[in-house]
Amino acid sequence: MANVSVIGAQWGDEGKGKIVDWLSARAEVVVRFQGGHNAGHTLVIDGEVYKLSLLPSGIVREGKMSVIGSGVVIDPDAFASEVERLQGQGVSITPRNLAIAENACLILPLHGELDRLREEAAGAGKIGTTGRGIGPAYEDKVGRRAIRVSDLRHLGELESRIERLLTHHNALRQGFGADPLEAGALKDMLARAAEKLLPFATPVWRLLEDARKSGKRILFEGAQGVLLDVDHGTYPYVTSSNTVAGQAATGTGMGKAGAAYGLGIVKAYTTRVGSGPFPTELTDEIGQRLGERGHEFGTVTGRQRRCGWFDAALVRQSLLTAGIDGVALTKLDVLDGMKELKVCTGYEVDGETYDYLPAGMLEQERARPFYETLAGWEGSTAGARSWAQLPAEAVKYVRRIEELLDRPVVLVSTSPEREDVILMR
Ligand code: 2SA
Ligand code: MG
Repeated sequence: MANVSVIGAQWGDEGKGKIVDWLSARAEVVVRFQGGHNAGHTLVIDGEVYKLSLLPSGIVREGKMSVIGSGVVIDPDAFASEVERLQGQGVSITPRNLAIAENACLILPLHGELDRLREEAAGAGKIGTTGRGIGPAYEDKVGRRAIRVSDLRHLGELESRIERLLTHHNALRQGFGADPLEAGALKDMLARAAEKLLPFATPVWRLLEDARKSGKRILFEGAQGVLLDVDHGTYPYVTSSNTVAGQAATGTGMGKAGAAYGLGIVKAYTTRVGSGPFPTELTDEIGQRLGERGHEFGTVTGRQRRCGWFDAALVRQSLLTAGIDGVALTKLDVLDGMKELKVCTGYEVDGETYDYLPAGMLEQERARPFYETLAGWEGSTAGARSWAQLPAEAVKYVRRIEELLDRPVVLVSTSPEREDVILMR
């Protein structure tokens, strides 16, 4: 196996966790390169359930190196509690199996507060964020105000940086009628963060270069999905990082060496959490049925996901913008027993026809899907491990999707069980 980047090709929750776990068993290094603890991957190994938000999936397997790259924003308290919880489940977490980029930026309590203040104030116009401070933390990174992991080595010399950060945030807070923040509480918090994070802090670009040179297999673990990418997603209803495969190069410091086989995880229908355009959304009983059969509730915030038909036009676009070479199709079994299935192949917007989703927010909201109708199947695909075990109509559905996406479907997942996969090539 070459190095692989696992990328969600829709709005997140495509079932990356299972595929990442399956691949991480075969890799030696597992790397996160964007996002923060807004991700949520559930792994089931030998009956034990592990919930990960910030830590790479390799952490629950012995003998793997897990790496948090500089493209990730790190909440020190969330980090500490995730580590503690996993240690309570018997997982060993030491600097021997976990490395954190010393140039990664921190999520501070003031970021979470600002995230929530804004969302509350926005009312119906809210983004529907996870409320974890992701956006505000990336804003401070780009605004050159952030505190980074390496800064924790010099807590006594951060006065002016902290002052600058608080001046900025207190002005914003004032706009929401929130009390100004004092430096004292933040300094205490940073002292705690130093203790938790510094033992793992290292130049991960060098660690990864050494791993690459010695021929170790590297798995890049994406979070969220391409349609939540800050450049290529349904802006402004997106997350604040780049979620595409190319970000694995930037968010780790591996440069071109970070280019890997791009595996796009694609759900056999569509879901979205939070606000924003969703052309194929179904608010009827079919949508409800997809949600129930697919257990479509968020890992992180428990929110109910919106559900709809498969959107081939949008996913084809995602695969291109994200640099995807092949597709893993998940949750096919959720469609078992449906009479007919619709697949979106393009849109009509203000009288114009498109075979892609235009970038404008208003166009995206007004996009009306064109559908192709395919026959459903009566039998079950759940647990199938070979092509021959699938009903003929299910095979046709997969083949038609493959044709529309213009990328090979290399793997089909037919249940949450790790071994329930059909390998196509
Ligand atoms: P934020 O908190 O600023 O990132 O929120 C901005 C938008 O991004 C959405 N968002 C997500 N949507 C689906 N899944 C997410 N995380 C997955 C999970 C992890 C995964 O299982 O929870 O699949 O990798 C996620 N994170 C952010 C959010 O709903 C807003 O629309
Ligand atoms: Mg998820």
